[in-house]
Amino acid sequence: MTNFFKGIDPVRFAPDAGPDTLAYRHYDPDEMVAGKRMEDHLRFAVAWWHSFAWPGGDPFGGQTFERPWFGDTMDLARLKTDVAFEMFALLGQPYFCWHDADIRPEGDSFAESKRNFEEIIDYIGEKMDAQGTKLLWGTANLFSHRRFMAGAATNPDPEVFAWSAATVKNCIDATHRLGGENYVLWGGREGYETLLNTDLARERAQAGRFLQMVVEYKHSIGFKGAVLIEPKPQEPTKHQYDYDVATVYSFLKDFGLEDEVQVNIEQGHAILAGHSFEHELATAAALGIFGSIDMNRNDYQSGWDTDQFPNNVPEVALAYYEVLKAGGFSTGGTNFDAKLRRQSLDPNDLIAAHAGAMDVCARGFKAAAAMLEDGGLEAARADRYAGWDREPAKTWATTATLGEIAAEVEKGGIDPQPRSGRQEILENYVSRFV
Ligand code: 3MF
Ligand code: MG
Repeated sequence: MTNFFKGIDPVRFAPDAGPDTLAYRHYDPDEMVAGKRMEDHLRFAVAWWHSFAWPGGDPFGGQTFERPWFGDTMDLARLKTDVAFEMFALLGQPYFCWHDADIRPEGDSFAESKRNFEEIIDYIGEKMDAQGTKLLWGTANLFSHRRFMAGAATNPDPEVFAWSAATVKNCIDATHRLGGENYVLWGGREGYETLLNTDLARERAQAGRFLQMVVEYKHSIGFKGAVLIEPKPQEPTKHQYDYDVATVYSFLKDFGLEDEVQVNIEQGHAILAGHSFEHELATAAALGIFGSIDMNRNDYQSGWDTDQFPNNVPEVALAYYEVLKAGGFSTGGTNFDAKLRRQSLDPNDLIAAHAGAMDVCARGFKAAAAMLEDGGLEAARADRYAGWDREPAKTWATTATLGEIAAEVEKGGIDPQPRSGRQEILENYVSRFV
């Protein structure tokens, strides 16, 4: 036991707890909602990078957090692991996620980094066995070290491509070894700053080739988890190739990977792309590539990725409504890709942030499930499109030619009558649930 969370009690479901008690007031893991335990629906995960690796810096100032495990030694990496698992025990969330760089110190060579990584993976594996916390996904950090400043798979230097391939191979191996349920690729620097020095077509082809190798490798080792791409439009690079769900889908189609790769959709990235979270979720579901979510919240004014913990129940409800409509998670889950504000220095801030976020998600999720069960939105939608379920529209949607449709219109009897979209009525309906 470390003493980092000394004096903090495990967070339990206690809807009647007093206002000063940190408790789940909406998240009861065992509550049955839409035929399943809430824990099994929501599949919460803690993100190692924000909670244990991020020092609290911003562009104007460095570290604000003083954590006893900050530093580059293996002993400190083990201490960080101990504290992480102590936090998992306090929260009781079932999953966590890591990048290689979050959990191990960088070595002086590829071989040394790999040794460090594998040693910590073994240590994490022991903790997982003892405690029962599971790995939602693993991923490689191919964006922080300066070698990746011009990209990883899309780098103009083939040696960076090779280094990245070797890194991803080791991270997939480790994810597989720990029984991880997904492997995520976020193209942090897979984009460009200026076309003046960039061969866009070549870089896109490199990214496609890279992903094909990842999928091939996953099958070769028998990894049954999903491979997920995480779209983001910009930041850190000016133009990122995985802009949004639709862009990723066209990329997957181009490289024959649309049945092999799904998406991990992040709330904040959707906002940066000028979409809503639910738009991105609905698009992924429509295209058959919905996988998992990074749950957080962006500041709507700032224009960058603030990675705040979610606190807006109506927004979360609309997002989970799309998740439920898509059939819910299979290998995916709700990863809190969210960090404290840099003034939130106390160990208890970490616990409160996650517990509050889990409660907001639970409350939004229950509202979404109730809305879907009530069926008001689906009935209104079905009614709005009902014309398409009848002839002659069924033929128009399938076999008719433009000329045949024109002939029918010219014959007379087709006289479109505008109908209300009833948006405010539907918004009032949603308000009854959230
Ligand atoms: C950046 C992100 C990333 C990804 C992570 C895994 C550092 O905006 O969201 O977090 O979630 O790299 O794909
Ligand atoms: Mg993310």
